[in-house]
Amino acid sequence: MSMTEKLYAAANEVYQSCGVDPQKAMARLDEIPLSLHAWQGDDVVGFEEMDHALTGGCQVTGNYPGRARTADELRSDLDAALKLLPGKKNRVCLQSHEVDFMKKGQDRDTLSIENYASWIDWAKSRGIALDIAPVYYSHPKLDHGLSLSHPDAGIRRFWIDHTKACREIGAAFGREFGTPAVSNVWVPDGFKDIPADRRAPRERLLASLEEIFAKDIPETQLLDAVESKLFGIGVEAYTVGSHDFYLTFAAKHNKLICLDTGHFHPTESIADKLSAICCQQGKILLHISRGVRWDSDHVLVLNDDLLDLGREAVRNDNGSNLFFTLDYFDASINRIAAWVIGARNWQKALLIALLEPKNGLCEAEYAGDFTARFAKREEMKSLPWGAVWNYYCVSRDLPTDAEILGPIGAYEKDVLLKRQ
Ligand code: RNT
Ligand code: ZN
Repeated sequence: MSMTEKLYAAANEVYQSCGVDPQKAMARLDEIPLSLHAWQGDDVVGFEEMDHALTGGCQVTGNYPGRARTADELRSDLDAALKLLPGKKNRVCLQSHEVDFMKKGQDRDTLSIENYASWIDWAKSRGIALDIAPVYYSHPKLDHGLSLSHPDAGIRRFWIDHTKACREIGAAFGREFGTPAVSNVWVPDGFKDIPADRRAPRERLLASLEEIFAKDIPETQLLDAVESKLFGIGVEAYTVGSHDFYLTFAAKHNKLICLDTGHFHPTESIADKLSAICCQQGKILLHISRGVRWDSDHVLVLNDDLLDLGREAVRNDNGSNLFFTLDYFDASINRIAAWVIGARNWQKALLIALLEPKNGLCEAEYAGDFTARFAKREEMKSLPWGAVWNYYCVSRDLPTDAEILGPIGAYEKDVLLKRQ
């Protein structure tokens, strides 16, 4: 017996004694889909033939070697990352500018499934499905920081057409892969300083969205999501698509509300929002990220926020109402390591939640015994979930955390460092 197996056998006994079957937890974790965000690999730059400066209030800092410069390189990097992730139903989410190619003179308003042909071949051969997000930043038509809420009808038209194009691409993905694609709208629209008129841009965003969603696309092909944000860099005073705006919109129009965990005030608990929304409204898309001071997109670490989110995700997920996409980007460390270690941290948070013992925690609360609730909650923290995680990795032919830099380092040497 290896050390991992010995430790697992002991951990299994501990969990069985508190009413939990680790095998069941691991089997369930295998089935929880995760959409891996492609943009960690290319620093949110995309592959259009135009000025690539990142605008719209997001920033990627660092110049670690090996950014993917083409869709081919990005797919190769995704292969390297996906190989190190557990889960049978993982997906990949593309930003719309991560195209295979653009036709001469083509712009985002006329994108179609053709522009993603190799992505489809690649995904099919890997047995994964694709999601999409329209891209409103890094483009001259994001004018004075506004896109779908711009006062000029021509600019709004361009972005409305881009969003409609992405919905069609998503629907085509849905048909190709036999599972609905999520298409997530996040516009950077807002102002650096105090607006004179807070209402008009929101009225315009609303009208744009209503036009965009006027065409019904079956939910078997496409799930539309809308993503709010508190503020971005250079967009500090006012965001058109605030949380209040989109939560109301999603509820009214039967859309997914996208909660990006980096898009709220730092003292707000995103975990707390899941039950509040799930008990009233359909579906939530989580953009799982880590806010650090003013940045919304740090790589996930296994901190209390992530553990809370994993727990609430497990408690509120009925298998069809919660969708998980990662959303972080770091160019200061090996990008594959960022992708993989961050993603595995989310999977660990889910596993820990799936391993939650039946130790009377909720019963104590129902009985009003908050002392017992406190004691039991703290007791759970020293359960041997690490032994289960390591065994989970080994039993799925994946490296453990201690081994993870081996394959990543080899790929860096063989592939990433050769990119100039
Ligand atoms: C930005 C939003 C959005 C982006 C992607 C790259 O703050 O979170 O989801 O991260 O469009
Ligand atoms: Zn996001």
